[in-house]
Amino acid sequence: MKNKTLSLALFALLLLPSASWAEQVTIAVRGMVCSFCAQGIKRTLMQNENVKDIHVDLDKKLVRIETKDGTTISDEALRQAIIDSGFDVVSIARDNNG
Ligand SMILES: [Cu+2]
Repeated sequence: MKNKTLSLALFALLLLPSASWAEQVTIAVRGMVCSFCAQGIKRTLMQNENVKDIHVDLDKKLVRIETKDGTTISDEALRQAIIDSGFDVVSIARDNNG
């Protein structure tokens, strides 16, 4: 039984590289004006386990997120995280690479 579980796990690992892609999500945020705003948003978003990296562009009021390989984050989850941080979402744009 254990062996079967193990080989299933190995099989799943072999499949992983083909499912290896990350997503770039750009969120336009209303009300984000300084680095404290940016920090608050970053802290909330980092709680999502699928977030790999966050870059905030304060001039353009954009939050760019890179998801971990093979994962995605729903618009709803992103919107909720921004709202929880005390800001509003203007738009969400996605860019799949790979
Ligand atoms: Cu601020």
